[in-house]
Amino acid sequence: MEAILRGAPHRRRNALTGEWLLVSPHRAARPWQGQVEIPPAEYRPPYVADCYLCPGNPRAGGVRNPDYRGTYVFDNDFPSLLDTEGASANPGPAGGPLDAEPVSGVCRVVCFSPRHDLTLADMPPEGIEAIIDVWADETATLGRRHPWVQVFENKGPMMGCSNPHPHGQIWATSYLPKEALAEDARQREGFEQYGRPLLEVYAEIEAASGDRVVTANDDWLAVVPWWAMWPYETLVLPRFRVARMPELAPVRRASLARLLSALLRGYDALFGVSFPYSMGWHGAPSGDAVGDTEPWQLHAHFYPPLLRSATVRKFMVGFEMLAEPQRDLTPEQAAEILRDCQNRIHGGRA
Ligand code: H2U
Ligand code: ZN
Repeated sequence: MEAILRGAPHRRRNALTGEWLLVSPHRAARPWQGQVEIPPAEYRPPYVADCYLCPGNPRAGGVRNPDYRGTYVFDNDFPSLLDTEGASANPGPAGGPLDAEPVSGVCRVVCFSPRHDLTLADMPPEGIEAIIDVWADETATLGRRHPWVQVFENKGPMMGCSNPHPHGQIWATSYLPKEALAEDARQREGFEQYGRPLLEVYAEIEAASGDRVVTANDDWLAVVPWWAMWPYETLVLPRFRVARMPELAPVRRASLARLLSALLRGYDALFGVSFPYSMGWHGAPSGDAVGDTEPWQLHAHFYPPLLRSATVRKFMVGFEMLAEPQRDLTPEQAAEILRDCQNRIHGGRA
């Protein structure tokens, strides 16, 4: 099996979702004729008069942002979900080929900093800690009325982010979305099987092997997961039990901020560019209807699209769309490359 994992086509199973992935390590040596140049970093001013996220500026719809100095959270002016009652008296799906169900929810926007020119990777860990506090507080508040609170960041135009001002979003929904449902089911199965959280078992395996570890400290681990779909995908895991972000003690928030800072600076070093990604947090669902939280471990996914350079991305097309995801570079190779970036910037420990 060892030799197959390194050099021959095989499939790996995503323990969190149950989905399979095709890995084709033998293809990594094929010739590449695409683009490779690195575009020069563009200058960005710290304040932009027509940015709708900069302090003091007007937003669409006429509200003016306060002159905020740290983080700033507001209700999305173009929310994808509406905070209607009614969906709580949800009649449920009707069944049949034209199935549908009513939903409700809340969409928030989180400005990470008043500075238009920064990214999380440019901020000191204390700045990231303040953002973790906001994520935790919003998760607690929105979780009182919603079973799922999705904290996420889309970074870079390649990911469809409309504004470089550092920001993320939070969507709270009246239902468990598909990823949440899959992770909930797999973690409950895992708890039955191991008598403890699946991701606790997994984090121990990764820490012991080290093959897929990108960076770590005493509290947290960043790995290219065994089942990574995207070339440089990572999973951030706690090395202690915690089901949801609001339950994180201040010291764990501080160590998480250090780990995220290291991970993101390493990402930026990989192709010499402010690294695009979608990232987000998954924690135990909230509310009465969702069962106990014991099987759950809080974790974050980073899904970066880049494959080979600042401009060459991985496309999820063809076989990926019609059959199942596929990758050439193995998760172990990707982890080694990302570890090298970590070593170059700070000697590896977060
Ligand atoms: P993204 O660039 O990550 O998509 O996020 C920007 C969000 O900000 C987007 O969801 C919202 C958009 O609806 N927005 C406002 O709430 N107010 C505005 O004035 C412009 C954009
Ligand atoms: Zn701005």
